[in-house]
Amino acid sequence: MELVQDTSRPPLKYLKGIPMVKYFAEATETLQNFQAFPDDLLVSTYPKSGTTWVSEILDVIYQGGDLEKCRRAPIYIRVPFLEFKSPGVPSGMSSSSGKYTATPPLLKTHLPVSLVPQSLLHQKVKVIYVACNPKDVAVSYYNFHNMAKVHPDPGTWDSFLEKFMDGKVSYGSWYQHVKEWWELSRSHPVLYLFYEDMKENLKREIRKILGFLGCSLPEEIVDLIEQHTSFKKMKENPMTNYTTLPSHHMDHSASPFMRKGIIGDWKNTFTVAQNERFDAHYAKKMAGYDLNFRWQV
Ligand code: PPS
Repeated sequence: MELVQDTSRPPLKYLKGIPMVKYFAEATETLQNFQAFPDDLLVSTYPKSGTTWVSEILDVIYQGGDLEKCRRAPIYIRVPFLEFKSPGVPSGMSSSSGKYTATPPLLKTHLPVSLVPQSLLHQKVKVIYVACNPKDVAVSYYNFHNMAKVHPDPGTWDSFLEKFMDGKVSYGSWYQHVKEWWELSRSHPVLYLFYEDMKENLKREIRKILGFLGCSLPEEIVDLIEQHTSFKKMKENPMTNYTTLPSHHMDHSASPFMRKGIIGDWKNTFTVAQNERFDAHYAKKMAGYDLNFRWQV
């Protein structure tokens, strides 16, 4: 009888004190020799904060609004995920020099600043950081754990929320992540965006991105980007909805990757007691920071 090794849901592995999906931690260790170039562009987020959305917006910008070109490959190939590694799926780095990557390259990471390959910082690579309020992130991350088999089993929502608040989920503390990248934006070219602002007025945020990139596009293309990257369009699009990955990696029957795409969904999951506890914890952790998150738009 053939022995099949069960590679799904291994326990988290710690790297410089940060818990990570075991395979991602292993890949991060090998990234220290990663050579970045000044024209690269890095999309950075804490997980479940709008990475895929801003990645698709950027690829359309890079392709000058040619939507046919944006259908050339799934988003995780067009915008390689630096530290991605999982059994049976090509690693992020194997796509990063491929023919489907934008030119100059767009890259994605969820790494906290302390684990980012040094070359990206030394080369002053431009970063687009997207942050989202932690209540919606926690709910999205919980549902994602149920479908993405590289993560440990999330257990009950209540126990997952405790782990999230303690920073004992992959990529560690949401608080530390959003603060570190905020602080980096004082000395490094980081455009710090908020998911809530994108939901509120996407065209305004697209114009901010264009300004940061130092490029301009006709208003019709900005309209086109807004339409093409609506939640509905991206949910239907196999090049953005992650359905092209094998089901042993992402099980969309447990929860779709493109799940709800709204602000305030946390209200359907948090109990009153969980919400009160979270608010008190949030107030302590964010005290003294000029970073403001909105819980609804
Ligand atoms: S990941 O796995 O960390 O890269 O996920 P990420 O892309 O950062 O976040 C996934 C959540 O973003 C929502 N999403 C969108 N919302 C609005 N509009 C668009 N176009 C869009 N694209 C992705 C996606 O639905 C996930 O949120 P939830 O709350 O789970 O629906």
